[in-house]
Amino acid sequence: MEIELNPTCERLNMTGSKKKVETYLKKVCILGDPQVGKTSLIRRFVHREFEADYISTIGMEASTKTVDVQGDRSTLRINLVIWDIAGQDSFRNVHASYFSGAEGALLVCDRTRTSTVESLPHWVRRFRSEVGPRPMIVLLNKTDLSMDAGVESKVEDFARSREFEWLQSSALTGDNVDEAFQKLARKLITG
Ligand SMILES: Nc1nc2c(ncn2[C@@H]2O[C@H](COP(=O)(O)OP(=O)(O)O)[C@@H](O)[C@H]2O)c(=O)[nH]1
Ligand SMILES: [Mg+2]
Repeated sequence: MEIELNPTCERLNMTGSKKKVETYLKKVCILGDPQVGKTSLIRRFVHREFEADYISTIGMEASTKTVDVQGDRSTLRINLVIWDIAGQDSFRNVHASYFSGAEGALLVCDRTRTSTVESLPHWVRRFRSEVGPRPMIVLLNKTDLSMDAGVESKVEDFARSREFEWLQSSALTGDNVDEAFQKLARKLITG
């Protein structure tokens, strides 16, 4: 499959080998209500671990991880800079600098709490008011726990209405965690 490059991509370097490697640096945000599992998803993806008693994030924190996306003639190496926000913050009081320069986002909600799905539109509005339209992937997290009635159809309706892809994930088991970041990384490059 041929990958069409988004013309706004900044190419940092290119090394010549059998298959070219093109490297990109991309900031992404992880959005969603407190306690949905944002910090846990990042820890699982970046550090391959889950800690049940992980303390709420204080302030903002960035982690980095490299994701390779394979095209026909080249490997696109994407250095994701993943920003995390304070656990207690709502979309109302997250500082603008958290969003600044972000090229995409994971929107996270919690399958045990329908209210976390209902606030996704607010997160989208806030994010877009800072950085404009950008690729987003929706994650309905905590697949290892039992689901609130009606949660799944709510997420599905929301995702369909915005034309967002959505996945169910678990930071505890690792289910779909790599897939979510991989999908987002691919969207950052291919649009
Ligand atoms: N069972 C289960 N618990 C999770 C999962 N993801 C996060 N948690 C727990 O949910 C709570 C909130 O997680 P945290 O990552 O701090 O959420 P954040 O406020 O969105 O950053 C913590 O007790 C986590 O251990 C998951 O996929 N499954
Ligand atoms: Mg957190």
